Amino acid sequence: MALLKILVFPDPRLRTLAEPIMDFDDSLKKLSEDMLETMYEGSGIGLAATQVNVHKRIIVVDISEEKNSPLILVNPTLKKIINPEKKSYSEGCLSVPGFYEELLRPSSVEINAYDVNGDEVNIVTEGLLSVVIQHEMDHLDGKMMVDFISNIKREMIRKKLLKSKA
Ligand code: GNR
Ligand code: NI
Repeated sequence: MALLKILVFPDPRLRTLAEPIMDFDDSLKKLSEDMLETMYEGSGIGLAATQVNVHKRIIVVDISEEKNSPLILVNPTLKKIINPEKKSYSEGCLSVPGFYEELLRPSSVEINAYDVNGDEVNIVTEGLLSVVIQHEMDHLDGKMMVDFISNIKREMIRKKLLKSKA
């Protein structure tokens, strides 16, 4: 296992469109394990490969209190909006450290994806899991939570994060 470096906004590499995964091989399993380790180390509940500068379509999520229920989704796609009613959640992002924003998203969605072995999975989600999966899928398309807030707030965050850069 290995800790990966997390890119921080406004790093332009966070805007890369991730490529579909074709090979369900050992390197994919290693990447998913390294991503989980990196997510847990950062006290995150989700992580997209984009955030660790790997531009492939894989996300990891664990919303459990005990941090013992990892979910690995490869090539995830939105299959259906089950409930389009928008719900507000205070979202954080490991690539926007220290900032939280209330965002609106469809409250329930069905996701199609593959596990690390290449077996197809379909998940109907609601609540926090639905929010986090939608947040992670945005990363794979180079989209971030700061894109949903006002220009003035985004600019303030951009300046603060550039200043705090080591
Ligand atoms: O750790 C995280 N918490 C979180 C809280 C509310 C909505 C989304 C998230 S995802 C975030 C980790 C992260 O940056 N994933 O990309
Ligand atoms: Ni994020």
